[in-house]
Amino acid sequence: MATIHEKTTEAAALALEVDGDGIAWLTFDRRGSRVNLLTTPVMSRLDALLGAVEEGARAGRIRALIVQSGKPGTFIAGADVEEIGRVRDAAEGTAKSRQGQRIFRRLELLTIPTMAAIDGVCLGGGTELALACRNRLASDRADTRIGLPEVRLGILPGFGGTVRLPRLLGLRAALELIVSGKPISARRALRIGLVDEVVPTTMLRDRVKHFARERIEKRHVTRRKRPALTRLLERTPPGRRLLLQLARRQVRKETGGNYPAPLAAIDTLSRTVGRPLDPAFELEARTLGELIATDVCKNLVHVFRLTESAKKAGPLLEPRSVDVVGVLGAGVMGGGIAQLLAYHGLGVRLKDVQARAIGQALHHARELFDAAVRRGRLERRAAEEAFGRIAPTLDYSGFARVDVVIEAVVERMEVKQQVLHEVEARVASGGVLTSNTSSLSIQEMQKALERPADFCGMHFFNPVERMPLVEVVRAPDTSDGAVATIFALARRLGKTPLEVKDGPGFLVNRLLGPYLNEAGWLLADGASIEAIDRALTAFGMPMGPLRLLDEIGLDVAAHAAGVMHEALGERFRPALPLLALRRTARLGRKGGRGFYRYEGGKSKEADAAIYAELRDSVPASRRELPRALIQERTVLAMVNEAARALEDGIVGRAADVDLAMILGTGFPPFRGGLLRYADALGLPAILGKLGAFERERGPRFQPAPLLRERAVAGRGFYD
Ligand code: 3H9
Repeated sequence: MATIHEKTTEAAALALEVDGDGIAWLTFDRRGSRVNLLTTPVMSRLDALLGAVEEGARAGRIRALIVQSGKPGTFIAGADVEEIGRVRDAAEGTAKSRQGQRIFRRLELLTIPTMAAIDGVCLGGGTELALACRNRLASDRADTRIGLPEVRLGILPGFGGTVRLPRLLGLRAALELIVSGKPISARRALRIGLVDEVVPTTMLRDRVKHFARERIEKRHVTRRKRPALTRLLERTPPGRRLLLQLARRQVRKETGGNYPAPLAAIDTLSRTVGRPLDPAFELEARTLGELIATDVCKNLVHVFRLTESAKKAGPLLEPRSVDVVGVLGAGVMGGGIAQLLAYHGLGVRLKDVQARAIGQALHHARELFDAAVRRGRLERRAAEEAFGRIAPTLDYSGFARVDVVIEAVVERMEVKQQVLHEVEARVASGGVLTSNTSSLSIQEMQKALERPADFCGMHFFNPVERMPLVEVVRAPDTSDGAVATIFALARRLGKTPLEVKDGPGFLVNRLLGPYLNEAGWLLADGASIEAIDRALTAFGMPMGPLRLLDEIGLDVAAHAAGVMHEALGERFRPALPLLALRRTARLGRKGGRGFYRYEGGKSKEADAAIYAELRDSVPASRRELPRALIQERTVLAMVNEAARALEDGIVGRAADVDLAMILGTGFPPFRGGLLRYADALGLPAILGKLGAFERERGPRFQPAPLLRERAVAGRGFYD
């Protein structure tokens, strides 16, 4: 092969070679990195190499172009997110987009056959590059995921993606990919016509070469997809309007209008589909410019960084190997954890003292596996096999072979100490014991153990299969080896582990405590259930605090609140309406009645009868409190507690708090995280508000020393 351009700089992530058949291979291979990126230098080099290809094509030396990656399992991960984070100005963003569009247009206009060989992740600008090729072939490996995740960064595809994708796939499929930002598998890409062929990974290179030859010899006739019914709908302007309207409605419902990018993407498509190319590219570039300069974009880039750094966190120690996990307690959490473990290929011994609890847990696990099959995530046979990996037991048989134990029995210290002590005697040395407690002291449990170094907290959130965070709780005697093993296990389960120091409520529940409690105080001030919950969903929380209490279970929440009140003092004193609630029979969703009514598992409206039951602690009638006040009281209570948790060293950095709150409570990513939001408000302003609340409402709002210090020094949580 002849190399046309020598590799010289960082941009030499890109090489062009021409083989004996006149096929040019454009290979992306960023040195020292797991992924290929379309950084500005790489784009410039691509531009130059396309010039060389044009020349070669004119001279008859180059007869086809194949775009590929030199990294197995990764095609191109798109533009550089760090560069996106640095753009502050709309004009600069628009210029970046125009530049990329121009280069990809150059690729599109080549007179020779062009094709992308996609093996592994292909995202954002990577997908847009592939779209500028005439054909796309993809490998069948599981890692091959193709998508346009730009809206997740608060922007839209800006290298021609919004223009080319609907032209290739039709409006409906394009909307789905661009607006959801979710990547799809190679098989699905084939079904919708995004790629032309899916090939076994080992054959991709040969097949794409053969494909190029066929194209050169014009042997291969392009197969046109026959228009499906939905594409007929798209042909008419009213049909297109309907699709766009439905998409807008769906986005508003899912995001509360807090994310401008998906709506801007829909608007862009509504004005460009079926219209000439040039103004379409121009509108895409201008819209990208507007979006890239927003705070939402910067906040989402910040969240990307948080999740990226979480992938590397944890002790740098080899984890112990884990094949079988013992789960103690087959309640909601234990059962959920057992299902998750089995789903991810681990063997599970699920122990409870009651056969009925085990029966219920297995029933629930079966439902979750069935749902996974229905949603196409798992083949029926694989689901059966996974379900079969859960071995129920009423005693400790089989525990000699478990590598890790996750204790999830009732939240009572003496019971936990007892079962941990029992199980420790059965597990081989080297096994790691953990507790899924949500608020009890890990250090206290350690006292019951012979090998305290092999013990830590492993705190999952409910519902286990959906919540991405696991708090790995380290007590003073916990060893790095135990933490490393639990980090690796959590990652294997698809979760993000975060190391937290032992302390009441650890991190997430400790911060939720004052937030939920303040919702109780707001009830005492006469706010309605709906007003409180709506204020917080409008803020961006996935559900309001009172609905969240219903989900957690009012008895469980009351217990955790009691533990934290005892340990953390006065500011955690439960609000009177929440105390009064304990005297009612309400349990929240699981009991059919809480702040809301539930029928057949479905949530109904708020239950007005509750006000009469709490009449000693809430006024006889509701009064309207300003939405902003409800948001400030609840959210600033969390910010203040976060400052105290940092002081106590529960976690070391503001970034840890933000990651935990986003993954553990669904704190709105568009705000960048709790403490990034606080920094944006400004600590002096927060200090002023807390001071005023303290005067009006009492010492629970007393500003944390760390917050005060930083405010006075003109620093934020992140500085
Ligand atoms: C775009 O394309 C915009 C255009 O339409 C228009 C612009 C005008 N940028 O995650 P990993 C780093 S928007 C910068 O550990 P994995 C990552 O931080 C872009 N860095 O591997 C890490 O760095 P380090 C749309 C990136 O296998 C290293 O690569 N694209 C980027 O678990 C390895 O990554 C996206 O949003 C990036 N684009 O996951 C894709 N991608 O080693 C975002 C990766 O220093 N990326 N890095 O810690 C991802 O989703 C995942 O990283 C990916 C790989 C699935 C690719």
